[in-house]
Amino acid sequence: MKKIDVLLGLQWGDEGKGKIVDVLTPHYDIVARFQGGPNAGHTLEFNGEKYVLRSIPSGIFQGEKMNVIGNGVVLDPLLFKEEAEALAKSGHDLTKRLVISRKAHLIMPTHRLLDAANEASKGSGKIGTTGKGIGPTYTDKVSRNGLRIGDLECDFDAAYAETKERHLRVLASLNYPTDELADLEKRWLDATDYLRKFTFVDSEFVINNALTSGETVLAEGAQGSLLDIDFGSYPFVTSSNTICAGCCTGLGVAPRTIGDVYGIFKAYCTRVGAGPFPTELFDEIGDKLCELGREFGSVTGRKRRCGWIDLVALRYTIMLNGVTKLIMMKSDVMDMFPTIKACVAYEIDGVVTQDFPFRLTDKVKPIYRELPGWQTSMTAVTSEADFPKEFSDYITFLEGELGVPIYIVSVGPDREQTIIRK
Ligand code: 2SA
Ligand code: MG
Repeated sequence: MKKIDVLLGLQWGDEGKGKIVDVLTPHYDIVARFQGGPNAGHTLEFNGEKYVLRSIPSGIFQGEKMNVIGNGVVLDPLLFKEEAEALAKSGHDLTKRLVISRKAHLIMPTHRLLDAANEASKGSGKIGTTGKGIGPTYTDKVSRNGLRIGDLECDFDAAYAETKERHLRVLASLNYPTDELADLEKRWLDATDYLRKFTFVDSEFVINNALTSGETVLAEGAQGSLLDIDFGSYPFVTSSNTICAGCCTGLGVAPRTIGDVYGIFKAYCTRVGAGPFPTELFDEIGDKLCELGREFGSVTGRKRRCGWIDLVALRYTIMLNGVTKLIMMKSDVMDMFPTIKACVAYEIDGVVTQDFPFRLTDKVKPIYRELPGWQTSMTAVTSEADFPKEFSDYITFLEGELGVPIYIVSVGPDREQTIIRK
């Protein structure tokens, strides 16, 4: 029986997972999403074209690979339709290459309104969600009120109406306007017909049977480990388990079938939305990272907050995920920096610690190690032999701090700008 490899983000999302799944896909027969939904925005660039995927696995651009939307995902038929139609227009017909779990939960139009209503009710304490209805959909799943893809196959209308009525009562209690609902709902219901053209499966069997028959599977995480519902910077997190364990529940695979765990991180750090961020920069260096790294949300277009790499947080997420191979993205953004900083410990109330604390309050002060920059454009470098000494030293330093080898270094957005280290 083959093992399933997992690829996930080790920071607050936007590490560049889409690009790396695309690079790794040639080695796999199946690519599967196991959590999250259209809050994800996985960007891929090749042949001069740029694509942003939200719900569809990043394996769809490579030959006849099978792509699976697993049970742990929440799916909005309307956003799915828009995404799939755009891909079909650019020549990528998905109907034969994508299957969807019957057990995946449906994001309803009223979930989107509830997301907005919840945020409004929090005032200044709002999370800064992507507004896609993610939290309310997972809430319905856990409170045993949700609708699933499989419900589209029988008696859907009554179940939909009942769930919608319940949502409307909540929205009324929050005094939240529902004027936009009628139009949204019409388009959403049309989109459920489109969705029905796809094959619904019990994806736990698809994945396990594939592994048993010797096929290889890559699980594609969304968001990042610091947004995990259990271990992230709660409550400023998303509503799913973004860590490796989420792959087991989100696809129905046993823990012992997990093989390699690829942990992706940026050579610096970013975050979208509210919540603590100890190494955040409010100076011109932060602005430079944002500008050179083109740090804007691929779904919401929001400007991402930028800061230095946080090795305390990375050690924590490497532990949680059991990372076997690290993948470093976007070091090219710092190509011209004379010096680079890395947070190696926190000081909290005068005490130095390497542990990630229960709460990341303002009291958490990063302790930095300063390293010389390489001040060389890395974007055209194609082999490790051409790394400047300072860059090799930086990699050695990170590997020493993190205790896991860096397997891939990405030096630009294109597929080609990827260096696999032996
Ligand atoms: P939600 O919508 O309930 O999941 O939001 C909760 C928090 O999780 C954050 N979050 C993200 N952070 C970074 N990237 C994400 N995906 C998109 C992308 C984001 C975008 O890949 O570019 O376009 O802005 C993502 N999804 C959720 C969110 O900011 C909240 O802090
Ligand atoms: Mg992203």
